[in-house]
Order: sequence, then structure tokens, then C-alpha cells
Amino acid sequence: RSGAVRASSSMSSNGGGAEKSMAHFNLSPTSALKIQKGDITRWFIDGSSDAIVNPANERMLGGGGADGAIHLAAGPELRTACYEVPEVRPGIRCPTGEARITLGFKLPASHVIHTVGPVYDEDGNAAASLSNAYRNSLRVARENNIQYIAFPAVSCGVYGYPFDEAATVAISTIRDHCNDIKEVHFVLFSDDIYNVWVKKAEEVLKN
Ligand code: AR6
Repeated sequence: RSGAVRASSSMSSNGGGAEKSMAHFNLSPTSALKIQKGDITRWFIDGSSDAIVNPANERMLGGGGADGAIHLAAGPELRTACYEVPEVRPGIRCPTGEARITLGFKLPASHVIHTVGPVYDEDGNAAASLSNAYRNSLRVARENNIQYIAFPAVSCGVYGYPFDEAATVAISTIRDHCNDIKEVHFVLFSDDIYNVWVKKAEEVLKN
């Protein structure tokens, strides 16, 4: 478990002049939001019940983007565990906006929470579906005593969600539904998305 992103290296971005690679916000007296750039497959919090969120599809059997990278890093046991998640309709294990949990297998994080964001804007309801994906991921985390959770920018790759709009939904949903989770992280792949997320967190969490 070496070389991973570590929360302990965080620095506040609120005071100005802070290090760019990690931005730290308070969501409540007991919950923090940390935004960093990086590869989510390498993220973990040492010695804790932690989970990374996989931006999956409704079949839950792998795909491209972060989903592909997570399955590759976790090893084939992850696909087997996903296959065993009951179908709610033929071929569908996790409908859009819902979340399911598995172990992390070879990943440094102990668990994977699989969620499915919307394709932008397939049905005119993308913001509600994206909010549900974050809210249900946080609910499943709490139900499984996860204290630390890391999200990628769900729907911002293959599913085409504009970064600015996605950041508004992601951060306001986490602000409203983070109860009891010690740290909610975003691990973002590019400078572009990282900068949008930090700017939006400064706006949304000020109010
Ligand atoms: N770590 C962190 N972020 C990553 C990583 C990584 N290793 N790899 C990619 N990203 P996407 P979606 C970013 O496409 O839009 C899959 O095929 C990426 O740059 O992974 O929800 C699934 O099976 C982008 O910002 O997920 C579904 O079919 C963000 O993660 C579909 O894609 C999400 O991009 C889901 O599409």
C-alpha cells in the first residue's frame, strides 16, 4: 500500500496560498471534503474502512474509463463479485442513480461502491439522477460503516456531463448528505476537472 494518495498530506485551500494539489473544506464539525488530483485506483486511507466509488454502468460487469481501470487494478475477483449482485431486471444490476457495494480485492481500498451516473442529458433528468448516484453512494457507505470514501467525477467521461454542472450537483449533494462520514474525497484525473471542482466547492460551501 505504498505510493497512494494520503489524506494526511492535505493542506487547506481556504486560507489562500495553499498547495494546489489538495483542497480541504469542512462540511460539518465531523465531516471534511478533500479534493485532490490523482488516480482513484491507488487511493486508500491507512487502517480504515474505506471505499472508492466506481462510475459503472447498469450491467456492472466492467467497461472503459475509471470502471476499466478499477477492474484491472482489483483483479478478476471484482468481476465475479459484481456478477453475483442480483439483477433487478434482465441484465441490470444497478439502475441509474443507485449504488451497490463489493469488496475491493487487490485494490488498496477495502471496498468499492459501484454507482451509475446518467448519460448527459439522455432523458432531461440528468441532475436528479446524478444527485441520486452521490446520495445513494453515501447511504450505502454509511450502512456499511465506511468512514472514508473517494469519488471520481461521476458521468464526466464517457457519459459526457459538463464539468461545471456536474460539480454543482456533486458538491451540493455531498454537503446535504454526508452525515457521519468522516472524510469525503474527490480524486480527479485532470487539472481541468480539479480546478472546476475546487472553485465550485468554494462557491457552494460558502453559502
Ligand atoms: N482515477 C480517477 N478518475 C478517473 C480515472 C482514474 N483512474 N480514470 C478515468 N477517470 P468515466 P462516466 C475520470 O468515463 O462518465 C465506463 O465505460 C475521467 O477522466 O470513467 O460515469 C462505464 O462502464 C472522468 O473525469 O465514467 C460506463 O459505461 C471520470 O473519471 C461509463 O464509462 C468519469 O469518467 C461511465 O461513464
